[in-house]
Amino acid sequence: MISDSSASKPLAANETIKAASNLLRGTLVADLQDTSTGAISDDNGQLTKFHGIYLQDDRDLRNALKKEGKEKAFSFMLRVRLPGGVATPAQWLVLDTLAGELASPSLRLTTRQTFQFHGILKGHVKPLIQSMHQALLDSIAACGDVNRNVMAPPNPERSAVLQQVYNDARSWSEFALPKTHAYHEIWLDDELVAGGEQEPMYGPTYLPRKFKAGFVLPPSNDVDVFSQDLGYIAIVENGNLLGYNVTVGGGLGMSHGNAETFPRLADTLGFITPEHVNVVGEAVLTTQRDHGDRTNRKHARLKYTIEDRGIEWFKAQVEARAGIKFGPAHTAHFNTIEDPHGWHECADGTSFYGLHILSGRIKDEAGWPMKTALREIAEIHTGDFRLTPSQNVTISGVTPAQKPKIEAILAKHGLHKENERSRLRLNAMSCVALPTCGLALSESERILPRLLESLEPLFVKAGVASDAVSLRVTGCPNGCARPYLAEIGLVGRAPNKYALYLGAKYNGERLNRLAAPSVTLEDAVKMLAPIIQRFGAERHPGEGFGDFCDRAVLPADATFHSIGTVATA
Ligand code: SRM
Ligand code: SF4
Repeated sequence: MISDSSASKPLAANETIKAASNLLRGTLVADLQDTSTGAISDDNGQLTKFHGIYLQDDRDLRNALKKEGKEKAFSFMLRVRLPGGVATPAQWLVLDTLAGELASPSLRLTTRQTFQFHGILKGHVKPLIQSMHQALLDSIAACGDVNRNVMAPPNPERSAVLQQVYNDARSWSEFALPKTHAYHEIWLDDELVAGGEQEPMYGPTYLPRKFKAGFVLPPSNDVDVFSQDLGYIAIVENGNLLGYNVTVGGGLGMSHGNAETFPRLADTLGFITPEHVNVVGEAVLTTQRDHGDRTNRKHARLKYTIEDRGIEWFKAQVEARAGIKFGPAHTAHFNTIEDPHGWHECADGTSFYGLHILSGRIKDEAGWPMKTALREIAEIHTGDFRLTPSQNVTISGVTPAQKPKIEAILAKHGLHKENERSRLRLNAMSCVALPTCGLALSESERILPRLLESLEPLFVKAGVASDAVSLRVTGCPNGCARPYLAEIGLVGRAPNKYALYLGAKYNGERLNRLAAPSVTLEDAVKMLAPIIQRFGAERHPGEGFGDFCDRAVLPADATFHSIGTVATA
């Protein structure tokens, strides 16, 4: 069913592609066999997203290839499905090897706790997926108009409550998987299922848009729960999980110059007990399936459905579909988004080590052999790896006997010093952007080191270097590093032009506001210098940088608003 307000408008093109795709098959098998091009058709390109795969091209090479009259340097990005970001050492080793043999060769940890490969040539996608399958990994529903990789607290303290929350997240992830057999047929050569298949929860056209869910355990808001379409805030009393406050309608993406698009924090529906996680999730998802705007993909996320129809209407829909009544939400306090770094002891006698990885990029470079070090650790590790929503990793479940061995590997490669960097750096995030992201308007990951080198001395000079401050950069307003929840957010709008946002709450409970619509990175640093200095001198006891900017720097009428039209890169 289409939302009433949009019933008279034509459907978005993707709706027709999905409807005609025979449950996400399209003509992909034939397209993959065409060796005359490194690309696939536009329609099939929309369908591969549901299988976790994107067609991209190397944008650094675009102009030169165009001049030479050659095809773009096409390759594919693949995103692994990894609920809660947990991977075994054996899986790590497989991914590491595949990156070297069939992809870029770096691995990228994402802001939703999973791995991405870049630079996979067309003929390599299938062998890569088949090898991942041997390691019990897949990329089903990692992208596309479906429930994406489900986030869960990565903190590996191994408490019973954390395990329960992780289990609930995993259960929702499995429950919300598409039922089509297309992925297995196309990539794993399983037998063709001729008809008879159904998508009982999604229907043949899946959701109007992507859908993201996250579970969080206060006081850490590491998963940025208020940015999720569907959030579960664990409520714990005397060490027991009572249930969850359910949140809906968060989302960050917007478009420059289009005031009808905006980041939005989620609303709270109320409290449920754990056995209702899936039934409530299904009710939220099917309400969005039936009422989300399928005519306009820029207005199709759940946040707009709720914004247009109101949270009370939405709650009534969910209660009716789930056959439950929400209880009053419990109080939940968040105080941080930061990953635990370094060694920590767990109640079960094991330890974990939180390792900072700038922008989640796992590669080997002079003085920074991250890929080799982590491979060596995976070769001896008997616990697991947990990817964090801040693009870091924790080496978890380390036995006392193994701890010195892992310490020695980190020390041998100089990576034990990685966690001693400024807290600005430890909290910084950037999206991938250039050269692989087709939507990037400016650099992000590649300029983060330079930006940090400019900002870090300012915090030292102001005497606040030990403060945890969140800095997030993206190459466009889609918001993949959640920049609108950063105390300092830089959002690309053209080559070396960024919108500067300030004043989010460090714990992810308040969006930031526009401080400057279009500045170069150099000008952004110049603008920030006196603000950071004032922060050191004038802040209230315990006041964070975001709160200070919100109170003392931003004009009272500085609202979160979209900014003027910009040139594309
Ligand atoms: Fe994202 C599109 C990368 C998390 C909002 N995102 C993309 C694409 C696939 C570009 C494209 O459509 O062609 C990027 C691929 C770049 C590349 O070369 O790898 C991309 N997004 C990423 C990742 C890898 C960023 C990172 O550096 O880690 C993150 C992968 C997460 C994952 O594992 O699933 C990533 N993207 C996010 C987040 C953060 C989150 O989910 O917590 C957001 C904001 C939250 C939200 O969804 O509202 C986000 N990505 C978008 C949007 C805007 C959606 C919207 O509602 O407007 C797009 C564009 C779109 O969907 O049309 C997008
Ligand atoms: Fe690409 Fe924009 Fe996402 Fe960065 S924020 S990865 S530039 S879509």
